[in-house]
Amino acid sequence: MGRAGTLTFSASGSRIWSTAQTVTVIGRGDDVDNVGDQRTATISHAATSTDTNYAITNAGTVTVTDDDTAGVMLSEATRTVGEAGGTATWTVVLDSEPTHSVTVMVTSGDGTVVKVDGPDAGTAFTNSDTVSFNAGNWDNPQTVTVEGQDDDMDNTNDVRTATISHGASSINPKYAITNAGSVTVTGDDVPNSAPVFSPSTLTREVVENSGAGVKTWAGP
Ligand SMILES: [Ca+2]
Ligand SMILES: [Ca+2]
Ligand SMILES: [Ca+2]
Ligand SMILES: [Ca+2]
Repeated sequence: MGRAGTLTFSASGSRIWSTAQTVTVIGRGDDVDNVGDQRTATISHAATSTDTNYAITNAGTVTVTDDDTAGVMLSEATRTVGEAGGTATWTVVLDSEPTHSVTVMVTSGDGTVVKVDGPDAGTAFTNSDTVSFNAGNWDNPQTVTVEGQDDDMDNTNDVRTATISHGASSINPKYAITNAGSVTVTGDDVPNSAPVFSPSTLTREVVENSGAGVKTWAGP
């Protein structure tokens, strides 16, 4: 099926002018969430004949409906990490091809519980990081890593929780998505060891009524 075809009408026979002939078109898919959820193409019809009465140019329009929806997909909804440097990951990918670059901001709701590191070359864990997509990589999942942040408390129920939000921004309004999903990360408690008082020797002798023999030792 090409971009152009012909129909022939005759004064008589199998293609007699009075019998309608059918034109078939097929929609061509793209991966873009199109504006107005549709695209249109003009199908022109031009008649030529030695009968100059049929030197006619006309046109019709075909509308192709869209089957793509912009969105951000997260591979996980919940993750668990140890608070003392434990890590967990999930992936971020777009649902449709963007017409302009898209930045997904990944933000920890509580940087004292978990910090995040995006897929860029940097390896530092911070309160927020970004994941970037364009028309060339929109369908390649990219990895977000979170790291549990230690505290010195034996936490209630031995857990703390932070929500990691994802917000997309782009010149393309289809990808101006303030709330593009979140992952709830639970930081399992890793309580510090109980304080230990450990003098070098637990028994000392002193001479009564005298400062002599007073011993000291270091303890925590
Ligand atoms: Ca499509
Ligand atoms: Ca489309
Ligand atoms: Ca990184
Ligand atoms: Ca703790």
